[in-house]
Amino acid sequence: MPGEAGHILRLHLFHVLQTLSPHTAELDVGVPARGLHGEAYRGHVFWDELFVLPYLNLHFPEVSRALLHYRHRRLPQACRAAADAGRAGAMYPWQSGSDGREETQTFHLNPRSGRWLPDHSRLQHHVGSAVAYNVWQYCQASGDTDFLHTKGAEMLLQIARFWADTAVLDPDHGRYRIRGVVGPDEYHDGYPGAGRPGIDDNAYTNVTAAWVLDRALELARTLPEPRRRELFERVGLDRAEPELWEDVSRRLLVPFHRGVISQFDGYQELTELDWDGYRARYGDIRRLDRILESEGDSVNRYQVSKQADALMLGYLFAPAELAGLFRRLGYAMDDDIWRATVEYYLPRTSHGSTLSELVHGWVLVRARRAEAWRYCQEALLGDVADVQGGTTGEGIHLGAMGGTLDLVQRGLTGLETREEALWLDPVPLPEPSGLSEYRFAIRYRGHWGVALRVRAGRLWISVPDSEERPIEVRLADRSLTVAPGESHWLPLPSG
Ligand code: IFM
Repeated sequence: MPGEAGHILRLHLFHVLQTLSPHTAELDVGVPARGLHGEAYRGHVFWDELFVLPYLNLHFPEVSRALLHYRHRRLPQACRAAADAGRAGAMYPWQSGSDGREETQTFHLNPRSGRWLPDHSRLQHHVGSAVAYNVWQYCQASGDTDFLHTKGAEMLLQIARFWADTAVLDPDHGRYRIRGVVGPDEYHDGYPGAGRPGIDDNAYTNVTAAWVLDRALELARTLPEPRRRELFERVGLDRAEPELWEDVSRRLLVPFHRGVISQFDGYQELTELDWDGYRARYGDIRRLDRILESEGDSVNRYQVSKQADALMLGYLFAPAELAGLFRRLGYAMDDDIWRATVEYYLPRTSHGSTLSELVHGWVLVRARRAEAWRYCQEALLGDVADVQGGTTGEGIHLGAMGGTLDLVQRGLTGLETREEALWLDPVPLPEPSGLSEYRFAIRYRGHWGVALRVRAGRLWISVPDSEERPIEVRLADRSLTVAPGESHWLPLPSG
C-alpha cells in the first residue's frame, strides 16, 4: 500500500471526472452512487454527493453549482413528495432517477437467505439535510452569493420547513422529536418487534436538521432586499414560520447514554453482539444484516451499525463547530464526550458500506488518532481491492472515491472554508503512509490557483501573482494574509 496511495487517488480522480466534469456542467446530471461503471442501484442518486461535492467545490465550482441546479430543478417534486406525506416544505427522495421522484425499492433480496424483505430505507430523510449542507458548503468555498441568495436559499428554506413541520413537540421531554426515520446506518429500520417502521430521534438526523434550521434563519435574517422579499414571496413564507424554526432549532432532542451520544432513542437497550463469535464463524461480517436474517434473527435487535451514523457528525462538522451546535441545542459537547462517542461506536460498526471507513478515517484524522491511517487505507482500497466482497463489479463507489480525494485535500490539511477565510490545521502524516509529500492547487472564492503543499513537517501556501486579491488564512495559532505573489512555509505540529 505505501507508495500506492498516489496511484489510487489518481484512479479515483479519473472516475470522479469521468462522471462529473465541466463537460457535464451544462447537462442535467446528478451524482450516481456507482459512477458510470455498473448497473447496481440502477444509476440512482442517493446522498453520496455529500462526499463528492467538497472536492469539486475547490476545483470545479461550476460543476458543483450545476449539481445543485440539478437538485433545484427537482425541488417542486420534493415539495410534492412532502405534501403527499402531509408535510410542509421539501422532502428530497432517498433514491431517485431522472425526474426526482422517490424510487427506493420497497423490498430487497437477501442473497444469503434467498428471502425478499421489506425495505424501509426511504425513511432516510436526512438526505434533505445533505442537499442543504452542500448548498452552504459550495457557497462558502466559492463565494457565490448569487446562488446562495436565490436558488440555494429556496432549497434551504424548503428543507428547513420540512424539518420544522416534521418535528413534534413532546411535552414530557420539553423537546421536539423526529420519529419514524432511518439514519445513515441502514441496519436499523425499526425497533425490534415494533409494528411500525423507523426509529426515533436519530442523533445525526436531529442535529443536522437543527443545523439546517439555523442556516435558514441566518439567511432569512441577512438576505438583502429586494431578494429577501422576492424569496419570501416565492416560497410563501409565513411570518410565524421563522419563530417556529428558531424554537425547533434550539430544542430538538438528542439522546445520550453512558456519557455518549446515542445513535437513536433506545439504542442502548439493544443487545450487545458477540462480535468475536460472529467473526470466528463467518470471517467477513460486513453485512451482518444479511447474516443475522439468514439465521432467522434481526440486526434491529443489536447494537451494531452498518456505517458511521452518530460519527457522521464529526465528518460534517469540525470539533469547534460541533460543540457550538450542541451548545445551541442546550447540550454539553466537549472533547471527552466526543472521544467517548468515537470509542463507543468504533467497535460496534461492521463497515458494510464503503462510506464507513472513509468517514471513520476522517473522524480519526480530525481526532489525531494513530489508527486513522488504517481506515484511510481501507477507504482507498474500497474498489481496487473490492473490499465489500464482489460489489465493485456492479459499479465503483463514487462517494468513497470523491471522499478519499477530499480526505487528502481537506482532511489531512484541516482545510475549511468559512467566515470568508481559509482555515488550515494540518495533521502530521504517519509513516509509511504513501503520502509523505503531496500538493494541489484549489479554486477558492474567485482565486484560481491557491497552491498548497505538505512536505517534511511543513505546509507551503502560495497565491499566484496573477490574482487580484490577498486571501485570509487562519491557523490554530495565528492568522495571516497571503498577498498575490507571496508564499509561506509554515511548520506543522509534530505528531
Ligand atoms: O448512499 C449509500 C448509503 O449510505 C449506503 N448504501 C449505499 C448507498 C449508495 O452508495
